[in-house]
Amino acid sequence: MKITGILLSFILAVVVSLSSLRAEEKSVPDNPQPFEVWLADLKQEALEQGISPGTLETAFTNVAPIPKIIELDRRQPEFTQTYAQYISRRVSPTRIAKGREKISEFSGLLSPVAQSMGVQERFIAAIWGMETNYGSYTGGYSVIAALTTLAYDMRRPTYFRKELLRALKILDEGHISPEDMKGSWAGAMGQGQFMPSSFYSYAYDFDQDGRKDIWVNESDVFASIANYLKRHGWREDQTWGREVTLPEDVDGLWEKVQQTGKIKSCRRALKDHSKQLSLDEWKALGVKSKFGGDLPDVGERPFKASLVMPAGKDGPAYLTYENFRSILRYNCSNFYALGVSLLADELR
Ligand SMILES: [Ca+2]
Repeated sequence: MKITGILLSFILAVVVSLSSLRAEEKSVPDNPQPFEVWLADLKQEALEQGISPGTLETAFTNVAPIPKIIELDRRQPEFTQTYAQYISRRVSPTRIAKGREKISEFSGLLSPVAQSMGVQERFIAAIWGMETNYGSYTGGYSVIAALTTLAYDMRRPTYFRKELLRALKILDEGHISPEDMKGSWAGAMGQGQFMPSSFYSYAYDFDQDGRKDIWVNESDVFASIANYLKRHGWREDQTWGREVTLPEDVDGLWEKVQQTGKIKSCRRALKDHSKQLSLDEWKALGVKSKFGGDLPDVGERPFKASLVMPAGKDGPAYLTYENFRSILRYNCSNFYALGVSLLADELR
């Protein structure tokens, strides 16, 4: 068939109108099943898991899919931030100053938590600062409504349905009331931004009042963050790592230390790390401290460190210790974990 100019403009018109239709529809959840039918089925599954009818009744009062959440979930990041931009925004002088204030304001709670959980105060505070600006921004969405929206939508229904059922269980156990169960649009809850399943595994009732309150009760907030790190291998006698100076031939060094084995978890971040070597091995390869001195002696408990250069070979270089990997379990991103680490150093 010969495509004439008229036909071509007709095709163009159809394409344009289809794509504007799609743009209008992008805030509507993608699910052929009517919401009420879907919700009845979800409630049935919750009942079967032992969640009480009363909890379900209160939890789902006035809950309907939120178009804004679908829109946020569909939105592609407009541009990728560079490492320098990320750090200057996330570890800003304001955030450092506020962190120092918060540490002194909450020292009566932070230091007993740090001691009993075995995680240094500055790391607990740094995660608190990175996640919610020290509890000042925890996200204003109803967790049940947010998770309902995302579980009903067909993009990642299995994951969010499981999280929603966990959230209902948390309500059922009375840790928090439905109106106070606030979180991010993606369902991360409270001052440490725990997903409901993480709450289940790591939230900690430090003041022993029977409720794990990661929304309002700071001692529970701090202990839950600390418990998360501890359960992912945190070592209290270590820091996160350090900035280092590399020998001149960076390419030559990288060739020697490239990873060869299979990466088991958090591949997105760990694929950019070198092999894990001891500090003595790094010394032998000519790696120095940030200001050109020798790397420290490791003491009685040797450990491994991997090299990461988040801005490429011309940017800063960091040797990251085992604790860095615990931070990556909180959020699998080198930028994030370096943000926490550098903020923690400023809060020392
Ligand atoms: Ca408590």
